[in-house]
Amino acid sequence: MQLLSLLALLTLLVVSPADARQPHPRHAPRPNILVIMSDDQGSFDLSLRGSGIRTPNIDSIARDGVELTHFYTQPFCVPTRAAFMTGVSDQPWMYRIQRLAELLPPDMPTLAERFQRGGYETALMGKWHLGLAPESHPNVRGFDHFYGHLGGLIDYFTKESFDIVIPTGEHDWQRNGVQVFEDGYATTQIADETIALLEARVEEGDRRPFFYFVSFNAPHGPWSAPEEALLPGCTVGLCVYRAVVEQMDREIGRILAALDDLALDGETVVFFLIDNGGSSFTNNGPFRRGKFQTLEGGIRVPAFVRYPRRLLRHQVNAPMHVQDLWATFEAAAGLHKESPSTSVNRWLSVQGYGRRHRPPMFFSNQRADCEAGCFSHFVRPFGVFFTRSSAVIRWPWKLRVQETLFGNLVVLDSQSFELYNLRRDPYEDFDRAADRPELVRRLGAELMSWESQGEAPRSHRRAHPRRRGTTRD
Ligand SMILES: [Ca+2]
Repeated sequence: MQLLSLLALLTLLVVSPADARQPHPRHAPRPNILVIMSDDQGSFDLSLRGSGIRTPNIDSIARDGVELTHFYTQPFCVPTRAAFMTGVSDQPWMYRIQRLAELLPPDMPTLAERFQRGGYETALMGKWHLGLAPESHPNVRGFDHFYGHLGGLIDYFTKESFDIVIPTGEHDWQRNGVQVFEDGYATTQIADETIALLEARVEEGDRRPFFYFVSFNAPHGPWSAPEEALLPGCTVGLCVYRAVVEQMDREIGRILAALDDLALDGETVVFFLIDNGGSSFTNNGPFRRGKFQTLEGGIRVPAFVRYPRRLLRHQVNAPMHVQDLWATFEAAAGLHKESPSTSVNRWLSVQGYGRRHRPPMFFSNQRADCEAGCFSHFVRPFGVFFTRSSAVIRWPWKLRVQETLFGNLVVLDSQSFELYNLRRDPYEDFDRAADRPELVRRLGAELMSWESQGEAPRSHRRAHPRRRGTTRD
């Protein structure tokens, strides 16, 4: 009897779905997760979007998998990466780029910590940009391995920093907290490190699944490329940007080939995205504006996911935000949900099933409650292009609010509201605000609430209930 009880107990432990009890299940291998993020690339700088820039390897992820046609990020680096790592996007610290040392509060759990706790080997190769303080270091915030740079931008060859909060010229390239001075081109080195980790896993027989974040600084400025990647006579400008993108695509091809060579491709979810709308030299196609803007050119980006034999090739047009990746990856991996309620599981949608509804998504380039040291205080002298703006998308409607400037001075109480129906008008040509004052008022209240209090928990998300006929086009 005692033996039977013991067997029953053992059986319970073995089949328990709780990953916390069984961090390395041998009988139900979890998929690997490989996230590849491109930095400031134009959303139409892909050959599959008709660009002359050659990106056959990035294209192959879409060609062999799923293209998420309505994928959204925040309009610049830090809040997008913060939303990816934390599953929320409503924290004022995410928009304080001049206070980089204060970022990523220690009490805020991260996606990397979640996968580490779930039995995954975790690694970040490339750009972090979520804090310089020791308590914000990637190795402290969930990554077993870190190779790359902490700040926002570096010289691709020398690894000198150009970040506004790091003294110009300071070396910013390290492996697990130790500065490294290796010759090479950052994009290639990021790929080399990723491939070396993959090969080491196989060689050592490591049976844990992995969560790798390959965070290229390419094609963010200042632009430079290896000699062999440049067209003859190309020294500066658009041709260099083109070479930076094409070199990154080659390195992505090497990583995908390594997955294939090591027989890991069939058990690996590969997710590619761009962190925000394109900046200088870039092409965002018909979408208006780009980086730093809450118009579609700044926040709607290409995103592709490949999972051979599990995901059939198709397009998904359900809205999805970068903060949803935490809950979505948990679901893909079969981990129980620990993600914050603001991170919405879209795995069913990615697979082509499930409801297409998503609670409203919020965007900002600087929150209204931001004090000195915030983003627009820094960029305001550069002119009207960088005015503070925020937006909410309650599909298919988008309300955007923007400050009005007179020179460099904010005209008080002069916010302008724009309303677009993204289903009928994805390029935001027709402002419907004058036709729909009640909808403007209601979405405006939601947006103001988000800016002052943050995103409502999902259980309260119907605080502004949809009224029949008012949000339909
Ligand atoms: Ca960026």
